Order: sequence, then C-alpha cells, then structure tokens
Amino acid sequence: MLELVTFPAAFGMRNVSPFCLKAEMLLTSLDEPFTLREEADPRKAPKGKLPYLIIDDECLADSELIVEYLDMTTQGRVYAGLSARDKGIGVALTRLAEDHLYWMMVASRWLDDGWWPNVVEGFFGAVPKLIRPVIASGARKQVRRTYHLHGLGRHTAEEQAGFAKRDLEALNGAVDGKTFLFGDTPNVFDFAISAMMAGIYDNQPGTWLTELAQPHEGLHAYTRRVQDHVGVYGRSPG
Ligand SMILES: N[C@@H](CCC(=O)N[C@@H](CS)C(=O)NCC(=O)O)C(=O)O
Repeated sequence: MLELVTFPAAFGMRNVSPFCLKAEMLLTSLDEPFTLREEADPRKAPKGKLPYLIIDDECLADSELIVEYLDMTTQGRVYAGLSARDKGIGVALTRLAEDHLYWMMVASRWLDDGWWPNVVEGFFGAVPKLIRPVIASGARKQVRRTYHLHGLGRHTAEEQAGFAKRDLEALNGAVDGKTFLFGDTPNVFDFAISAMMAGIYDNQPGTWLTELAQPHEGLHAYTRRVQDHVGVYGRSPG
C-alpha cells in the first residue's frame, strides 16, 4: 500500500500544497490504492519538502519523481495518448506554474504583512504559544531569503504583480474554452495547473494573488472542472 505524506489542512484548504494535491489527484485518477498521512514539519521529509510517497519501506520525495514512478509502475498510463507536442506544452506550463507562479503564491501568503497572521495560525498553530512567534518569524526569514535568491523577491510589489498577471494570462489563454488541456480527460498536466490554481482561488482569506486571478473566469472554471472530474478538491469540504 502506498502512503502519501502531505501537510495538514490550513487556510480553508484540505490539501494546502499544490505539489501534494497534484500527487493526490494523480494517484486517485490512476485508481492506485493509497492512504494520506499528515506531517506538519517538512524538515522531517527526506528532502525537507512535501510531498513524499512511502512505497513499502522506501521514501520517494518530490511530486515529479512520484509522477515518473507512477508512470513506470502503471506501464505508461500517466502519459498515455499524449503526443511529444502535448508533453512539451504540458511540461512548459507545469514549469510556469510550479517554478514561477508558485513563488508568488508563497510570497502572497508569507510575505504580505496583512496576511502573515494567517500563516502563523495555519502553519504554526500547533507550536506552543510562547515560542510560536520566534519559530514562525525564523521560518519567514528563510522564505524571504529563498524568494530573493529565486529573483522574484528583488522586484517591487507592482513588478511582482506584473509577473503574476502575465503568468495568469498565459495559463488562462492555454485552458480557456477547452475542457481539459488535451482531450476530454484530465491528465497530470491538468492536475499540476489546477492544483496550483486551487490554492490561489480557494485559500481563505484571499491574497493579492487571488485578486489578480479572479477576473480569469475561464481558468477558474477549468480549475473547478479538473477537481470535479477526479473528485479530489484542494478546499476543505463545507
Ligand atoms: N519540487 C517539489 C516541491 C515541493 C515543495 O516545494 N513543497 C513545499 C510545500 S508546497 C514545501 O514542502 N515547503 C517546505 C519548505 O520549503 O520548507 C515537488 O514537486 O514535490
């Protein structure tokens, strides 16, 4: 039996991490029996990030490596029916979502002073009250440093919003008017995009990035459609 290790719920999200949600969607769509295990502290993960998949006694960290593993163990079902061009577009859009837009989602939660109390409550609520502010601001410092090293963190808020707008326009343009990216069944690339967008549209309260994403109705409808199809939702029920 496979075990997928993900974060506990936070910010109105049952599955708060886009990478964890993508892996959960894929496992479900492939009908692979698996259970979910929650881990609040990513430092305990093999590579310091979630998700990871426990396969018997082995741990496989990173959602993309999990995707590749599942493609191998299902004899190619993950990418079945996709042309080289489909895969090219799928990988490029996934990189846009996961390696660029994602960092602005992180910044919109962690680095906005107005939103910060939600992070303290949502991610550090289980830490004893006395040491919570110190632990939380240590982690925030680390996020700020990483955002700076990525490069996005060197830009003004207005410039960051510009980068985010162009990413959102690109994603909206790629999916608007289509049921799914390639045909009438969603695949791993749809899961990557919709998992990212679910976190942006549905986190509570909304962030500055939620506000920028709202006008893209095609992208919003697509995000809901992919989740409906697979029956796995980022947001908490109710
Ligand atoms: N490339 C990794 C990225 C995973 C990732 O960034 N996970 C975040 C949560 S969304 C994490 O665990 N962050 C904890 C940290 O960086 O300390 C994947 O695809 O699994």
